[in-house]
Amino acid sequence: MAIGRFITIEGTEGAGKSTAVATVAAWAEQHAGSVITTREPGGTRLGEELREMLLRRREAGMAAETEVLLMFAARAEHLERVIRPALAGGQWVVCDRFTDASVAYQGYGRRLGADRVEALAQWLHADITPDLTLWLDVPVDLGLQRAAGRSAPDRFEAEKARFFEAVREGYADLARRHPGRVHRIDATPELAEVTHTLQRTLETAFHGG
Ligand code: Z5A
Repeated sequence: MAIGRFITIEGTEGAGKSTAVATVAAWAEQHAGSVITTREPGGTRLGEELREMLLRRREAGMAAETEVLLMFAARAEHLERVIRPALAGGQWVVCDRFTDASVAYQGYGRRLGADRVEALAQWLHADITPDLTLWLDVPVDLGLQRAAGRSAPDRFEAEKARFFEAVREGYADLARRHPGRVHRIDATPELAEVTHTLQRTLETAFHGG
C-alpha cells in the first residue's frame, strides 16, 4: 500500500504560514494526488476544543507544563484520528504546525527545555516524523508588524518580542540539528518570492531538483 508524505509548516507570528499551507497543498495536489491540510493545535473536534482553551486570554496564568501536555493531548487525537489514517491510506498530509512548535514554543519560549518536549514526542509518535518541515523564518519585529491589526490578540499573540525571539532560536536550533528535514525559508521577501522558494524546495525534496 502506498504511504503518504507528511509535510509540516512552522514559524513565528506573522511568518506567512497560512499562505504557505495553501501553496504546499496546491503543489502536492498537482504532483502527488490526494492531499489533506490540517493544523495544530486542532484538526479534530476535541483538538479544536483544546485549541480554544489554549488560546483563551483568560488562561494567561496557565502553567507551562499544562500547556505542553494539552498540546500533546490535542496531538494524540490528531495522530490517531487524522494523520496516521491519512498517511496509511497514501494521502499527503500538509500540517500547519506540529511537534517542532512544541519544542520551539514550550521548550524554548516557555523554557521547559527541548529534551523534555522531545521525550513526550518520543513517547507519543516515535513512528512518525515529518518528511519535510518548512520553517518560515522572519525577524520577530517584522512578523509582529504583519500580524498587527488582526482581531484581538490571543494568549500567544499577546506575548512580548522577547518570547518570540526565544521561539525563533528554538527553530534555528531544530534546523541545525535536523538539516535534512527542517528547511529554513527566508520569509522576509514579498509573498510571490516566498511562494517561488517554497515550490523550488518541494521540487528538490521530492523530485531531486
Ligand atoms: N503552539 C504552541 O505553542 N505549541 C504547539 O505545539 C503548537 C502551537 C502546535 C496557535 O497557532 C498558537 O499555538 C501559536 C503557537 C502555539 N501562537 N502563536 N504565535 P497558529 O499557527 O494558529 O497561530 P499563529 O502563529 O498566530 O498563526 P497565523 O495567525 O496563521 O500566522 P501566520 O500564518 O504565520 O501568518 P499569516 O496570517 O499567514 O500572515 C500574517 C499577515 O502577514 C497576513 O496579513 C499576510 O497576508 C501577511 N504576510 C504573510 N507573508 C507575507 C509576506 N511575505 N509579505 C508581506 N505580507 C505577508
